[in-house]
Amino acid sequence: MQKDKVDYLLYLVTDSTPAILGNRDIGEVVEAALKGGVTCVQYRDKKSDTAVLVATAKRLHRITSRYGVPLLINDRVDVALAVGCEGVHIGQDDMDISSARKLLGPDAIIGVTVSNAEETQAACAAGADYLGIGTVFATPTKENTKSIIGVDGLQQILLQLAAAGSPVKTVCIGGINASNVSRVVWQSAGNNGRALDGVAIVSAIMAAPDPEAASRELQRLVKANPEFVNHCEDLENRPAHDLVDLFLATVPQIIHRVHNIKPLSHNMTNLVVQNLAANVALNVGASPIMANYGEEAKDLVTLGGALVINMGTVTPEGLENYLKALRAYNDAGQPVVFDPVGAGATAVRRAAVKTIFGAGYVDVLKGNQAEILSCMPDDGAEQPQVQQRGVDSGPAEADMKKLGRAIMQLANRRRNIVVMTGKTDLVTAGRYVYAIDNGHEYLGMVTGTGCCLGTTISAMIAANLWDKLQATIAALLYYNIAAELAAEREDVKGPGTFVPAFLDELYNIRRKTVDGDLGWLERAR
Ligand code: 3NM
Ligand code: MG
Repeated sequence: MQKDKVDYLLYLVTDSTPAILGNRDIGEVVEAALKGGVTCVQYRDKKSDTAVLVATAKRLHRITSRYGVPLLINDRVDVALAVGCEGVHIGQDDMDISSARKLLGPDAIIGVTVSNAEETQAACAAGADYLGIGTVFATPTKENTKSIIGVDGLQQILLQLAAAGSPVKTVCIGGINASNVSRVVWQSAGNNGRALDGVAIVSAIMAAPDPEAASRELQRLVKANPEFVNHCEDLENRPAHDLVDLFLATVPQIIHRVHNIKPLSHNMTNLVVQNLAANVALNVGASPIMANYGEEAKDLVTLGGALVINMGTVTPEGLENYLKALRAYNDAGQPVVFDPVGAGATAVRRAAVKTIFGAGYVDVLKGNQAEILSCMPDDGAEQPQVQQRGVDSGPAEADMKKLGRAIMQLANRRRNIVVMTGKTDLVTAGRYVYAIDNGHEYLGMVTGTGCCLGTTISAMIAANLWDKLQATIAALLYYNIAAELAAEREDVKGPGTFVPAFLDELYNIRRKTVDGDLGWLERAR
């Protein structure tokens, strides 16, 4: 078997422990998995005596050979030599790569576990054929994992390999299963990174009641785009000089559509803004539900709306609820807006951000400067620094170019839309940055107006799934112009009287738009 022809797409790692294999025969489980489409097998047995290892590996090698699939032995170079199989997989605490290479020769496949930049660099330099990158997610299958790197960590290593132009193959490992495999593969590639060659899986196949069916499904999912990826119209594919006009033309259309279909805006938001968010949703024409219990999401998602996760009053229980709802919306391909309120303020909130990004896909990330900058992947790159105190905006970084670059990088990494609010709001889907100067200072002088922008975006994207950027820009213009119109009213004397007038103007703009009166949009700049 030529090692450069090896297909790493669905890489099975065996496990002989009763918790996973049960009382089944390892050869039968592996053969079922091969029938289902496993393309590479690693025999991993940390407990058995050498005689058992050699005998089992010989049996497995006869089986994998019939399917034209390579067999690799975990850790034990001697067993691989005794069996004459295709290679080994070695961890950071096992024999070094050069020694293994000397013993096995140039044609053997040698894979190495890596979890950070140094290990990756060293493994490539020593001539590894492929890397097992992990641990992606915490997994009961391997308890002594050194570090959980998440999709962010995985992506960092892929970016490193792309930058180095390395030919090494890659799989990821740790907690990969049918519910996350498509997302992990899609998200880790980023917009301009490099894609994984495959995924390594233990329990989702070895412990499955039907390993053949499980493998077949995983084989399908590893090649599929996740449900939330909508490849439909994309205004940014048009010539850049027409973009502003094109975006402006869609604003009334989207407001009109929200008015007609009344999309559900499912808010898991903080206690401070629940009432105002529900009122904003109603007046932009959406149907609000303030449902913080994650269990409800699986029913609500069938109504075709969007989810807002606003972690303004995060608690451990609340976080669990967010994750449940996030999963439900991702699985259904319905959009999620994430508002990382106060993300830069405490360690708990920074950890919550990491957990949420690890657990699912967020279509739109919306926050103020400090919040968004706290969501940057932590990869040592220099970022504009803003220390946050409360949940208000904190000191402003005035360098718009720098901020624009930061959010573009973030959007490209997460493959989503990023909105950074401020005196000028910045929006990007990774290609261009749009700056919106509309708005009024009263928006920053009452609580909840930032949170309610998330609600407005959710309504707009639920009504415009095929171009979420269009919808996000429409929401920003609508919202900020309503604030201007409210602030200029004679009955508005300050922030207190501003709030009800703002609700009025959200309503008025919608009514006017539906009636074909688009004068208000001339304020867009
Ligand atoms: N190696 P499951 S994680 C064997 O991070 C192994 O190097 C890991 O099991 C690493 O697919 C792991 O059941 C176990 O989560 C993966
Ligand atoms: Mg090992």
